[in-house]
Amino acid sequence: MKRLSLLVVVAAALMGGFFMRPVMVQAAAPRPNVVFILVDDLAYDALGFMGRYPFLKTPHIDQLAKEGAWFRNAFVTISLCSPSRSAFLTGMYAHNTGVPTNERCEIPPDMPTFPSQLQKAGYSTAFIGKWHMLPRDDPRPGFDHWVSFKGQGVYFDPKLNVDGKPVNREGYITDLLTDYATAWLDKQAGKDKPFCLYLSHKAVHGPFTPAKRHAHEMDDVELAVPESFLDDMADKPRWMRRNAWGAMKPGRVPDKLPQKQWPAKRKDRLGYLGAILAVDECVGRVMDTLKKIDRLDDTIVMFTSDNGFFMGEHRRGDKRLAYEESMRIPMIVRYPAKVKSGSVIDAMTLNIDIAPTFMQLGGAEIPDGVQGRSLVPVLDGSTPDNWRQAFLYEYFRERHFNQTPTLLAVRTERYKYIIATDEKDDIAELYDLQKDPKELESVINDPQYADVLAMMKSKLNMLKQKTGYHVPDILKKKPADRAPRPGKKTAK
Ligand SMILES: [Ca+2]
Repeated sequence: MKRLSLLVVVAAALMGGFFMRPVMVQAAAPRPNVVFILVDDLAYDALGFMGRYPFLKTPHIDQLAKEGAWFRNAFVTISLCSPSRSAFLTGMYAHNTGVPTNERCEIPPDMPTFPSQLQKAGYSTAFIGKWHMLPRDDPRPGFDHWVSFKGQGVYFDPKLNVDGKPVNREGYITDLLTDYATAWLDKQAGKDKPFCLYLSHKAVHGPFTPAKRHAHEMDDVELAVPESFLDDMADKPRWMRRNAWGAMKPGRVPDKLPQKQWPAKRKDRLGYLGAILAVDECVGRVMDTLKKIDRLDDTIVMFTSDNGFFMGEHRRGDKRLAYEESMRIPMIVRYPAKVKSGSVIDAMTLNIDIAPTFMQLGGAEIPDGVQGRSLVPVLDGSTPDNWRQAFLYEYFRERHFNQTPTLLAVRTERYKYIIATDEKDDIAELYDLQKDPKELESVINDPQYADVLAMMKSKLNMLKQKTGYHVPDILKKKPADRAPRPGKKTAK
């Protein structure tokens, strides 16, 4: 494209001699290559530059933030692996993608995704890593190159599917996926076609396992106790206390929780932090490869996670809930053409914004159903007046994880309202995030917040309507009946 524009300009200049008037031809805006790096379950603050864990060194991710922008207010619309992946790919709420849960759902094969739209617009596309919609590893539409594995995959010696063929590999999954990613990037050297790489890690999801070379990096580390771990949850809904108390424990759920010893050296949490180290090395290797093939500055590199993660806050591991640790995600973008180095983007950003952003930058068509907004207007750090002031958060109760209720929440810059829609006799929650960023004290019964509560309820109704919120019918089916098993005939 660039070469073609140059030829036109040169030809026009030459012809200018004949026609006595130079013809100016506007060069088409260059289309960036896209490198999208998705980590699994990475908490927004589990990065070196965030400073929460002084012993956690992530020099390459820090460098990416230094050369690009950090999104201070990035969130998922649903904090769960498969549904959030479907939202990143399509730009739609999970209640519309066909993937409201992890359990045997997948986006329809003809549903447009940002890679499939970019492919149509002339990009070379590759998917490398965790797909995690249906326990299948075979190539999906929209990708010229495919490397994946079934479901959650494994940390060591994975069985992979490479362009439709089974391949057994020895080694650590993060390193192997990085090998495939950099090998594919190497092949893009000198090609005119723009490219889109979707690199989707298994790390740092459970079972939290660092690379062998990092296995002892966290041996001497002690984790500081998060404030909300000490919360007695007296003003939390009963279902929160029930979960913390032990969903299966017999007897009455207490009105407030007794104090509990903080496990400062909990092995799984240290393994989780250790697994981040190889992800950081991956970012370094990808950036080095882009530099080597001379495509670094015409590539938009985005680094993010499919959901946040509790590291003991509110006495939780995992995600799913509508508290900050779960719905917030890390997000960094590097693209010198539009993003100032070392900048911070304040605009409220969602996982559903990624697809329209890449579609717009790649000159691809943005399909009608897309619900996110292109981030192009906020990449320079400004927040346009008409940018979103609130968003809807959703979560649907799972059959195999049924202690967490179906949740709806609205978050504005200052407030959050959370309601568990299928816990009929329980209370909702309201937080003033400016005064209480750790969500320690719900003000839902405070008369001073009566107006705020009314405003948040009305925002919830408005956003439900605007996003077409509904509990998808697929959740009424048993997981086994939701999608055909490969190799089995589907009953009509
Ligand atoms: Ca996840």
